[in-house]
Amino acid sequence: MTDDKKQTRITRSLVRPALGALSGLLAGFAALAVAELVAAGVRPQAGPVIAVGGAAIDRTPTPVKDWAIRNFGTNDKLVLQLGILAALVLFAIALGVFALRYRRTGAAGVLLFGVVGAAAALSRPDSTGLTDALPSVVGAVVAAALLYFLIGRLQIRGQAPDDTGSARDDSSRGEGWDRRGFVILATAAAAASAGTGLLGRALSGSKSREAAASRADVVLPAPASPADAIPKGAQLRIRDVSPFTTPNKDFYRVDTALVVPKVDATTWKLRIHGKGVTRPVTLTFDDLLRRELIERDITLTCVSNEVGGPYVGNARWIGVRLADLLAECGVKPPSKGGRADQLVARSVDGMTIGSPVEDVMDGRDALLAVGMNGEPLPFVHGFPVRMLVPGLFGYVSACKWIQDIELTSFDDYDAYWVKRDWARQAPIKTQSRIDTPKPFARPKAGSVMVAGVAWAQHRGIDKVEVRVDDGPWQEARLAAEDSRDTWRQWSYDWRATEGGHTLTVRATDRTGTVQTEKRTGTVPDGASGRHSVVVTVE
Ligand SMILES: Nc1nc2c(c(=O)[nH]1)N[C@H]1C(S)=C(S)[C@@H](COP(=O)(O)O)O[C@H]1N2
Ligand SMILES: [Mo]
Repeated sequence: MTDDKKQTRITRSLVRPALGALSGLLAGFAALAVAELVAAGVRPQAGPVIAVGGAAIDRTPTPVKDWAIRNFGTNDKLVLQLGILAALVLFAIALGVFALRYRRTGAAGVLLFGVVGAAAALSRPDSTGLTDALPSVVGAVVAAALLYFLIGRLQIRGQAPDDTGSARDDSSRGEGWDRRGFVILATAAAAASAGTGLLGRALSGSKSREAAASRADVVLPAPASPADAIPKGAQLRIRDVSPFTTPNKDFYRVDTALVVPKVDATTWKLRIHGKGVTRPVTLTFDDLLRRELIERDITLTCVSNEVGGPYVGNARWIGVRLADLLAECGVKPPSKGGRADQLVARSVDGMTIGSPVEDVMDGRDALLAVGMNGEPLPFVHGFPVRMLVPGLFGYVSACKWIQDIELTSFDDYDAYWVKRDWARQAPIKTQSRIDTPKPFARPKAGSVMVAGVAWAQHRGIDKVEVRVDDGPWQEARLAAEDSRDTWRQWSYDWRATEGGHTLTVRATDRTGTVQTEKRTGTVPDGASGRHSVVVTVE
C-alpha cells in the first residue's frame, strides 16, 4: 500500500467514529435543550442537570461536601454542574460511537439517561409530583430518536444494519453513507436544539421575573422596635478589618440550592403546625408585614467555617419575633411543659433545619426575617422570609426560603444535615480571626496593627488576646460592643521586630470560657482551635 493510500484509509477510518461521536453530542444537546423547555413548563428545578446535581449534593458524603464548601466556597455548585456536563459529554460521545455498530442499543442507551434524570428529579425533596419526570423523559425520547436517525444516515445506503453489527465492513470502506442526509439532519437538529433551549430559557426567565417584581414591590414597614444605633466605637478605623456590618453583596452564602429559589412573595405562604400546636396557622407575606416588626443586628456563622475562615457575617435584620408567633399558636417551650422540643423549618427547595424550641422561645431575638441591611432579603439569602436564631449555627437555625414550620421532637425527626453526620444541636463556638496582617504579609518593623473580629453570639465577647510566637498573651483593645448577638472587632498595636513571626489570637466569652486551643474539624458541630498568621517583618 502506498503511503498516500494508507493516509486516506486512516482518515476515512477516523471519519466514521468522529461522525458517530458528533451524533452522540447532537443527541445529548437535543436532550438538554428539550428538557430545558419542558422544565420551564414544569419547574426549572426538574431539569436533568439540576435534578442530578441536587441528588448528587444530597448523596455526597459529608467529608467531601465539607471539603468542597471549604475549597470552592459558593463556586462548589458551578464546579459540580461543570462536572456533570463533562460526564454527559463523554457519555454522549461514547454512545454515539457505540451506536455505529449497535444502532438500536445505542439509541436505547440514551433512554437510560432519561431514566436516571427522571429518577433524580422524582427523588428530590421538593419534587411536586410525577410531572417532574417529564423534562428528562421527553428529552431522552427525542434524543434517542435523533441518534437513531443520525446513525442511520451514516450507514450504508439501502441497507439497514442491525445490532448484529453487519455494517462493520462499511467502516473500512468509509463509503456508501448518506453524506447529504447526515449533514442536513445534523444541521437541522443543532439549529432546532439551540432554538428550543433558548425558548426554554426565556420561558423559565419569565417566572423569575415575576418573583423579582414581587420583591421590587416590597415596602418594608418601619420596625416597631428599631435596633439600637451601632455604637461609634464598634467600627475601628483600621484598614482591612471586616466591616462591622457586612454589606449584602459580600455576605457569605452557603446552601444546597443549584438554582436559587425565586419565590413570588404575593403567593408565598407559611404554615405553622405540629405537636402541641393548638391553633395552627397559615400566614401570607402581608400577614407577616402587618405584625409588629423588630430590627436587630445579628451575626450569622456557618458550621463549615474553618478556624480563620470566611463563613461569618453580620447584618441588620428586620423581622417578626418567632417566639410570639409560636406562643399565639399555643406552643410552649419544653421547660414550661411544651410537648415539642424541636422546630423543623422546611424551605421551598425541600431543605429541613431543626432548631431547639427552648432556644427559640427563651427570650432571644429569634426571627422570621424579611429584611437584611435595609432591603428585602436578597434572593440568595432567602427571599421572602428566612429564620434566624442568634447563637446557633446556620444549619440548625437559619432556614432560607422557609415555607413550613413543624413542631416535633428531636427523638422523632432528624433534619437534613443531621442525617449527614452533623450534630442535632449546635451552639456557635467562641471564635476569633485575624483579618490583618494577612498570612505571609511582609510588614515593616515597628508599629504593626494586628486586628480582626471575635464572636460568641448570644454569650458576648469579653476579652481578646494576641500572642507573638511563644510569648505571653497580650490583651487586645476591644471595639465597643453592639450586642452580645454580634461579633466584636479588636486590635493590637504590635511592636514588630525583624524576622519571621507567628501571630495567634484567642477570645474569651462572657461565660468566662477561653477559646480552646484544641483543634477539631468542622464535622460534627463546628471547628475549634485558634487562628494563627505567619508574617515576615522586614
Ligand atoms: N433552604 C436552605 N436554607 C439554608 C441552607 C440551605 O442549604 N438551604 N443552609 C443553611 C446554612 S448551612 C447556613 S450557614 C445559612 C447561610 O445563610 P446565608 O447563605 O444567607 O449566609 O443558611 C442556612 N439555611
Ligand atoms: Mo452552614
